[in-house]
Amino acid sequence: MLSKQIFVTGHKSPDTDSICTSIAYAKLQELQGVNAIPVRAGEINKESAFALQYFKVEPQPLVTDLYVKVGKAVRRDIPPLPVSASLKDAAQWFAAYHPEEAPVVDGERFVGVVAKAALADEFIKTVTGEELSRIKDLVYMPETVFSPAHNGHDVPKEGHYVVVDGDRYIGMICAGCVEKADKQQVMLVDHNERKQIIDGIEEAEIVSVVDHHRIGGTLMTEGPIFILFRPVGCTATIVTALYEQAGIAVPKQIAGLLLSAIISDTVLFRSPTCTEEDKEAAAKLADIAGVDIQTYGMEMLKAGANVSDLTPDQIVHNDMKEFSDGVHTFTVAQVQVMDTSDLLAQKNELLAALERLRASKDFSASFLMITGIIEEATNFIFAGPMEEVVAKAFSKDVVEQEVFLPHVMSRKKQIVPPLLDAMK
Ligand SMILES: [Mn+2]
Repeated sequence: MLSKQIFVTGHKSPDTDSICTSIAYAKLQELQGVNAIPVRAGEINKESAFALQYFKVEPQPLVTDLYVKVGKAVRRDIPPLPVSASLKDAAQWFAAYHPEEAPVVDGERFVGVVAKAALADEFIKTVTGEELSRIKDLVYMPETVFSPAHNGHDVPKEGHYVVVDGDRYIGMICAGCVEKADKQQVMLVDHNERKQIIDGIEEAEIVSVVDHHRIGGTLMTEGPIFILFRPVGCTATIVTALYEQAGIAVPKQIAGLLLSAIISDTVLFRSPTCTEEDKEAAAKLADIAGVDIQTYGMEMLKAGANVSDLTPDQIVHNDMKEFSDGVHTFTVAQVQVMDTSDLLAQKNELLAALERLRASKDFSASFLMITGIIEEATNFIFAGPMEEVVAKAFSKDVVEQEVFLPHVMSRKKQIVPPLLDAMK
C-alpha cells in the first residue's frame, strides 16, 4: 500500500523559488521512494509561469489551507435508513449506532433524519393503542448538515451530524471524529515564518523545513523533524546540493526550474544574498537544462518585470510577505522591474493602495520595494506611521513616504533586518 501523501509547499504569495523548488524537492522525494507531491499556497506570478512554460512543467495544484476537512473525517460506516424502513428497522438502527438522529434516504437522495425521541413516542403509542406513524411521517430536515469540503473544526462539540455531497448521503461527522482524522503531512520549502505558512498549518503536521531565511517566530512541532537552513541565495541551491548528496542526477526539466529559482532570488546574481555556491549551482543546472544563463535569465526576469497590466492594488500585494516582531505586524511587498519610472509616476495611487492594504488587516505598516533590476536600487515606499522607523533603519530622510536605497535589492538581507532593528 502507498504511504500517506505528503505535500511540499512554498510560502503564501509564492515566488519562483517557492513554486519551482517545491516541485524539484517533491521530485527528489519521489525519486527516493517518498509519496510526495508539490502544492502551491497561492497564485503563480508571471515570472514563475514563464519558467514553468519554458521547461514544459505543469503548475502544481493550488491548496489554500490545510484545515482538516469533514470529508477526511466523516464516518462512512453509519448506513442510512431507507424511507420505507419499518419502526422496528429504525429501533434496530438506534440500537446499533450512537447518534440521536438517524439519516433517512430515498434511493440515493438524503431526505432528512428521524429522531430517537420521536421513535420512543411511537412505542408509547403501542401501549395506548393509537395508530402508529410510518418512518416517512417522522422525517424532518435537520438544521445543520455538513458537506465534505467544510472545515472539521466547525463541527459542534456535541452530537453527530449528517454529511451530504449535494443531496447524496455520505456519512456522519462528530467533533471527536475530526480529532481522530489523519493530519496532512507537509514539507515546507523557502519559508518558516508562521505568517507566511499556508493557513491551517496548526491542524497539519510539518515533517521538514528546507529554507534560506531568518528563523522568524515560533515554529513548533510535535515530534523531531528534518530541518535544513543554509545562508545561500536561494532554496534551489540547497535542493541542488541535496540531489548531489543523494547521488541522484537532476532531471533536465527540474534543472531548468531550479535554475529559474536561483536567477529569480539572486536577480541574476546581482543580489547581495548571492553566494559562490549559488553561481556554481546555476552553472551546473544551466548545463543540464541546456540554456544560456544570461539570455534565459534576462528573458525570465523581463517576463516577471512586466507589471504594466497590474492595478495599484495588485502591485502592493505582489510577492507580499507578512512579518511580526510580536508588537508590530507589517507587510513588505516587492516588484522588480527593468525601469522604475512608470511605477514611480503612479506613486500616489500606490500609496493609496498601500494604505488600503494596511487598513484592511490593521497592520502597523505596509511597505513596497520598487526595485530596478538594471539600476540595482530600490525605491522604498510605505503606508503607516513609520517615518521615524524608516529614517532610523536606513539613515535617510523620509520624503513623502519614500526613501531611495541604492544597491538595495534584497528584502531578507537589506530591508527586514534594519526595519526590525529600528522598531525595537
Ligand atoms: Mn527563496
